[in-house]
This record gives sequence, structure tokens and C-alpha cells, in this order.
Amino acid sequence: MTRSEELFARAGAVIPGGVNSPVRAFGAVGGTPRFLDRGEGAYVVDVDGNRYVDLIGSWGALLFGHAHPEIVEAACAAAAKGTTFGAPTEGEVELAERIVDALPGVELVRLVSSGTEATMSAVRLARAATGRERILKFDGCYHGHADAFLADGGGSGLATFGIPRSPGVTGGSARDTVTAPFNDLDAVDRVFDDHSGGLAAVIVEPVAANMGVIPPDAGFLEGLRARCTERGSVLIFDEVITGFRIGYGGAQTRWNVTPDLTTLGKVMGGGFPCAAFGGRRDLMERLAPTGPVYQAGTLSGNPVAVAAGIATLDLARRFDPYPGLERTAQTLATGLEGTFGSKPFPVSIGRAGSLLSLFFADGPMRNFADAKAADHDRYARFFHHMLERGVALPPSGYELWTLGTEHGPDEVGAVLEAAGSFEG
Ligand code: KE4
Repeated sequence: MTRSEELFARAGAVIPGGVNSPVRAFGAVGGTPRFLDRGEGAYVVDVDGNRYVDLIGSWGALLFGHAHPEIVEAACAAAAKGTTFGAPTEGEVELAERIVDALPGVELVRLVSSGTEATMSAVRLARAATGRERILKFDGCYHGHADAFLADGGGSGLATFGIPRSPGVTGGSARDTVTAPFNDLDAVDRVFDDHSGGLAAVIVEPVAANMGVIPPDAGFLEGLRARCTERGSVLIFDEVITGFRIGYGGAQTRWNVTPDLTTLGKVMGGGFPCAAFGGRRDLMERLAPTGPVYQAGTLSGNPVAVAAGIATLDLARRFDPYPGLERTAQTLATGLEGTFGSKPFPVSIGRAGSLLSLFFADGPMRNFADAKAADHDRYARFFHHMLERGVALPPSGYELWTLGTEHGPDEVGAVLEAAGSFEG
């Protein structure tokens, strides 16, 4: 028995499913999750000493790889001064200033501890500002596990586990969430027309990255912007993945579409629990203590997490990693297409900037229905084929492959060499 197997058995005795987040349990691919001992740049090492090129990257948080010395140093220095105060600190101001400076749609920002907190708070704010209750999300987009988002087609782990609507979510919550296919403006128009009382908000991942990576069609984001403006609904860009990953200014800069509210997480926390929501001043000023919309958090703006976030954003501003990340993603995508081009099964690479994923499907991939129709059994076989050859892919075909600045030609070569021997 391997140490991972031992630990998985022990974990299962005290933690539901042996994991603290469902997608880690290998439910979609089978087998025993590898318990990790450490990360080193583009690599992770499991408790049995096996080393892998890491393409999970903590689900998108690690723009500069594992244990970047400047980020670790910043966090350690902050921790040595006290790990949490429950009082304001200078670092929170520094991080908030960077976020406001980077994102066109953010005039005020509130720091929180997870992407779910960010998205649930943004929806509460939109409902308060509009006096409306219903929100529109897109099938396959994932915005965290708040009740409002666990409606049909939830994306990420929901997609992996095929849970169309989680038990425990009340009919009232689900009733206030309407879904439409990603990239389908006609369906959006029908939703708006069907709800004459209006929608409080439309929330969207500007690049869908929880149903595999599916970029927005030309005009899709612009179309959402125009409709929300026309109908008085709040447009929320959930940039928890794309924020500071697809570019320093996020997807809203890349597509030049300015949302009313933006949610952030992952990269901005430098690998620590730090996320945020922000947007138009007139909306954000409704938040307590300046307004009546309540939202709070014991560890919001935690000084250690904030120090890591500042270090991360400053590395991004100093080194502009984005062109290099895109080149790496393009090289990997081209290599995979070449590798699988002669195989007797279809492969479609989803990519936007450095975000990419692989579907065993013909493509084009435009929405969740397309993603669900891909061959996920073949993905499970591919996952283990790669794991046995030292490459840790996300354990689900609905997740993005995360690249960081430490993934270079050697790592891309290792991925392509391992993929080359996959026969289906
Ligand atoms: P968290 O609450 O997990 O920090 O963030 C929720 C969230 C919100 N919005 C988007 C676009 C997200 O991708 C996420 C979380 N992403 C998943 C991975 N696709 C988290 C991994 C997990 O659930 O373990």
C-alpha cells in the first residue's frame, strides 16, 4: 500500500470523501488521489516521492509556480509580525489600490477569503441595488458553492459529479437562478423577455474555465454588456480564474468590456485564502458600513494572505509574464494537436490566452452541452496514462490546465512525450 493510499484511508475516516474539496477525490477519473508533500516551481512531489509536472497549479492560483521565494518570503515576514488582527492594516490598502489600478471596472473593492464569498456577496449587492431577485448564470459556469449558483449545470465539481442541483438548496434559491447556454445571446434575450420584472444580475465567467476552457464567441461579452445596460441589470464578471491570469487587467481589459462588478480570487491571493469583489462606486458604497448591505469576514484582508497577494501582483507588474505564458500555452496546444492528429480519436483543445484544456471531442466547443458530449471516459484513461508518466493533469475533463511561469520547454516536452504514447 502506498502512503497516498494509507493517507486516503485515514482521511476517509475523518473527512467526507477524504478530501476538503470534492474534485480532489479523483471521482471523475477513479483511483487514489495523490497526497502531496511539496511543490517546487512547476512540479509537485507526492508523499511516496513521485514527482510530477503540475498542471493543476492549485486550480489556477499559482501564476509563478510553487513556493516562489519572493512570495514565500513576503508571507513569512508578514506572519512574523502577527498572522491576523481583525483590524485594518496598510497591506489591505496596498492590495486594494493595486486591484483598483489594474481593473477598469473596479472603483472600490472589498477583500474576502474565497471566490465563493466574492460571488455570493456580489449577487447580494446586485439584488440590493436593483430591488430584483432573479439572476442569470450560464450552464457549466461555476461561481463557487453558494446556494444561488448550485442550480442546473453548475460547472467544475458539479459538472464532474453530474449534480444538476445540489440537495440542500431550497426551491426558493434555485427558483431565483435562471440558466442559459454560454455563448447564446438569443437564449439570454428569451430569459430577459420571460422575466418582465427584470434580472438583478447576469453573472458570467468571461472565459468559461469550469466546463473545460471555452472562450466567448466574438460579440458575446459585448452583447451581455449591452443587454444589462439596456435592462438595468448588473453585469458581474466572475474573474476568479481570469483575473491577473489572462492578463494583468483581466478579461475585462482583454475584451474591452467593463462589467459593473468583478469577482477575483486565486492569483490575487498568491496561493493564500484571499479573494475580492469590486466594481462601480455607486454599487460598492451600498456595502456596510457605508450602506445597508451586510457582508463581513473575520479573516477578510488577512495580512499574511495580503502580503502574498501583493508580492504576486508586483511580480506580475515587474515581469509581465503574460506573453510568455501565452507562448507556452500555444506551444503546448500545437504540440498536443500534432501528437493526436494521427490518432483514431478526436481531440479539441480549448484555449484563451494561457488558459487551456483538452476535450476528447471533435469541436468546436461552444457551451456546456458540447463539453458534456466529450468523451470523459477517455479523459479518465488519459489522466492516468499521464499520471503514470509524471504529469499531473486536473482529475476532471471539466477543469483548466494551469500553466505558470516555471513551466518551460522541458516541462512542455515532458507533457508532449507522455501524451504521445496514449493510444486511447
Ligand atoms: P472558491 O470558493 O473555490 O475559492 O472559488 C469559487 C470559484 C468562483 N469562480 C470561479 C470562476 C471558480 O473557478 C471558482 C473555483 N474554481 C474551482 C476550480 N475550477 C475550485 C476548485 C475546487 O472546487 O476545489
